[in-house]
Amino acid sequence: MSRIEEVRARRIWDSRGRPTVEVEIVTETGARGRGIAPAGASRGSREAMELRDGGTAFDGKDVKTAIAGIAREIAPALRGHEVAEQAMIDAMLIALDGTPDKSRLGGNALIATSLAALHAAASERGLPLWRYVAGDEQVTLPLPQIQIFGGGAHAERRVDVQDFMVIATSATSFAQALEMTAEVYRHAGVLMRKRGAAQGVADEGGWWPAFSSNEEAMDVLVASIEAAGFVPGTDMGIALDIAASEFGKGGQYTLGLDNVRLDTDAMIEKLLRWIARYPIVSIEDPLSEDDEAGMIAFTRAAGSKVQIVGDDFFVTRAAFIEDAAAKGACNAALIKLNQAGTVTETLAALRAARRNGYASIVSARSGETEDVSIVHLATGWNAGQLKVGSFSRSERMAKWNEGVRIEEGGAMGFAGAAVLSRSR
Ligand code: 2PG
Ligand code: MG
Repeated sequence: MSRIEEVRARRIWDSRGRPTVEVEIVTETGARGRGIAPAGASRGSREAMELRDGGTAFDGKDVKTAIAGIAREIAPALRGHEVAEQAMIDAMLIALDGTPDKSRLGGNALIATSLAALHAAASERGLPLWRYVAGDEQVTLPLPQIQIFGGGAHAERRVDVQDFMVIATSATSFAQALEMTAEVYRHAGVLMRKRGAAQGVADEGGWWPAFSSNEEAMDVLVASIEAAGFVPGTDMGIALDIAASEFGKGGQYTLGLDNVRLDTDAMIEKLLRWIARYPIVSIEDPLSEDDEAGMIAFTRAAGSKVQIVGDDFFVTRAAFIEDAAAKGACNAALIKLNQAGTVTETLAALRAARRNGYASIVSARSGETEDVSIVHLATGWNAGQLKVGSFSRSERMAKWNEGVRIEEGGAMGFAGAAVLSRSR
């Protein structure tokens, strides 16, 4: 194995045209690895903090301080250390930062560095990242959740629900899941044009949601599945990310589109009506991050029928997943590298999910880049599911396409719809 010789950080630009941190690590044998920090728009309040410069330039989102911190503190600390010692590298990063929320050096600086080390270690071994992290384990390609309409914080709150997605439940390979979704995405565009509602795409590439209710979006989604020649509920299921922390707090939910204010019980009633009416197989953040009682009640009511995913609710923290499992909240965890802040903590969260019989979905952020690491990690860690955004814009397509390359040759299996019931 080989020691870290150089850690270099630079500012690059994400899919929303905002600054972000890229780190490149070079080992003494010349192996290289690169990591890029993604950025969320609907963020859980307990996520690792991004370090942003503030001020007026780039709306305060510049990352010069984060990059200076890498050059000043992280690079000298990591130089000379064994690149394959990921857990030790991440422990050093956490200790160097010294804050519980990674706010001093920045979660963005830490995750870019952590990922760069992982890539350099894989490259040192001459292995693709998925194979390097899988070790000798038998792993499968993940089942994709793919956005068709993007709402919430990704579309100026045009509709309340953030992600209207599909899951190709009858697909028997990753490539086939993409093929099926490509047709649904295309037909959704045709239907939007016919209704005079075609207004481009939202932040993750899903069609801009020019609807007058959340239900209308789901009606058009079902119609798109049918127009593509598939049977809703058999071939294709609906997955929603309600992202309820964006419009709910303290047990009160304000749905702008429906022009109503609901308490937790009424919000749960509404979701249960949606589950009864539409072929929904997965619901993420159905209640807000501070509504633990609501999450438990909803899981009790719907957990045997649908996958209930914690995103803002878990912020990729093993301890929060363990705690929720003891109480019976959710039955699946979204796994986001930059919520945790290091690769090791991300893996710990995924293992906590698995230990408790929870399904896991490795996820991109709404602010992304050409970086395709999450596809390798979802595969190599055998997560079962992958959420990347929609089926347009190259920061999304680069990831779906990487899955096609990993699957090529067909030696590996595909997780398929069975993973949806892992937790039920
Ligand atoms: C989410 C993600 C991706 P963001 O809420 O799951 O859709 O959004 O990155 O803005 O938090
Ligand atoms: Mg979410």
